[in-house]
Amino acid sequence: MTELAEDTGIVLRVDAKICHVGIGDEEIQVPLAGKLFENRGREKRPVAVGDRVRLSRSGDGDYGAIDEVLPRTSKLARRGAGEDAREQVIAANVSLVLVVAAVREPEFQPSLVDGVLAAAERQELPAAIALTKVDRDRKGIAQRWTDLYRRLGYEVFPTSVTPGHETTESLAALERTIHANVTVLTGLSGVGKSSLLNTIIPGLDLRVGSLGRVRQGKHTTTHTRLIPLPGGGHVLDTPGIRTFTLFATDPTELTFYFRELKELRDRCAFRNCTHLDEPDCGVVAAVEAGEVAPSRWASYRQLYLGLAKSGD
Ligand SMILES: Nc1nc2c(ncn2[C@@H]2O[C@H](COP(=O)(O)OP(=O)(O)OP(=O)(O)O)[C@@H](O)[C@H]2O)c(=O)[nH]1
Ligand SMILES: [Mg+2]
Ligand SMILES: [Zn+2]
Repeated sequence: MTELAEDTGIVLRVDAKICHVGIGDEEIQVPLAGKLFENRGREKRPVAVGDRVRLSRSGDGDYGAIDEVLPRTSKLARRGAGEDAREQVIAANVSLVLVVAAVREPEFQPSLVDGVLAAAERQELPAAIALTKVDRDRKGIAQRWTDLYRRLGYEVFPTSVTPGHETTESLAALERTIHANVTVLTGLSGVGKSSLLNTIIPGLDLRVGSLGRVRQGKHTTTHTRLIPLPGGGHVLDTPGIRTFTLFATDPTELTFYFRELKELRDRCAFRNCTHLDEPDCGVVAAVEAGEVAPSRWASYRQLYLGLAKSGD
C-alpha cells in the first residue's frame, strides 16, 4: 500500500458502529461521519476493510470520525445474503484474491470457488486458489482440482499445515506470493484460512476452529481483519462464507467471467446464447466433448440462475 498522508489511515476492521483504523503504527477506533451513509449508493456499508480513509480532527486534535473514503483501486464484492440485494464489499484495495477450499471437511464446493473466481474476473483482480487439507485426501481429489484450475491459468497452491505433513514447497511459494500482495482470503468456514495464515506467518496466532465447530458449520473468525505483515504485504482474513452470489451483474455478462467459456462464444448458433438450453450451443458441445469441465458449466448455470432471479 502507498504512503499515506498524516490524517489518512487504512481500515483494519469494521464493526457495527465503529471502525478500527491503522494510522502510522497506531490502531484507533473511530465512528463514521453521518454523511457517508447518505452517499453510499447501492452499497450496504459505506466503508470496507482495506479502504483508505481520511479522518477528521476534533478541536483538541484527537481523531474524530471517518470523514471520507478515498477512491478504491479494486474491490471484491458480492450480493448481500438472502433478501438483501445490496452490494457487500468484502475487501477494498486488494491485489490478489486467494480462494481457499479444502479437499475434505468441508467438502470441495466448485460453485463457491467459481463464484469467487468470476467476481475477481469481473473486477479484473488476479485470483489464485489454496487447496487445503491435502493430507486428508484419499481419492486423488486434490490432483484433479489442481489440474482443472491450472489448465484455466489459475495458480493453485495445494497445502497441508498438519504437523509432520506440511507441504513445504507450496507453503513457501504461497508465502512469497502473500508478502508481495494485499491478499484477501475467502472460502467456506472451516477450510483452514486462519490455520494457513498462522503457519505462513510466525507469531500471528489467529483463532482456529475445532473440527467439531467445522462439522456444525460454525464460524470461528467473525470479523474481516486486515493484517499488515512484517516481511511486506498485507492479508485479510475473513469469516467463512456459505454462498457467493455475484453482485448486480446482467446474467448475460457471466460468460466473460468464465475464462474458458469466453473463448467459445462464437461457436453458439445464437449471438445472445445463454448456454443454458439453446440449440446448437457451443458451450454445451464443448462440455459434451470433454473440453469444458462439467463442474464449471454447473457453476455457470447456478450463478446464471441466481443472477436472473435477483436481477429485478
Ligand atoms: N487435516 C488438516 N486440517 C486442517 C488443515 N488446515 C486447517 N485444518 C483444520 O481445520 C479446522 C478449521 O480451521 P480454521 O483455520 O479455523 O478455518 P477457517 O477457514 O479460518 O474457518 P472460519 O474462521 O470459520 O472461516 C481446524 O480444526 C484446523 O485444525 C490442514 O491442512 N489439514
Ligand atoms: Mg478463520
Ligand atoms: Zn451457447
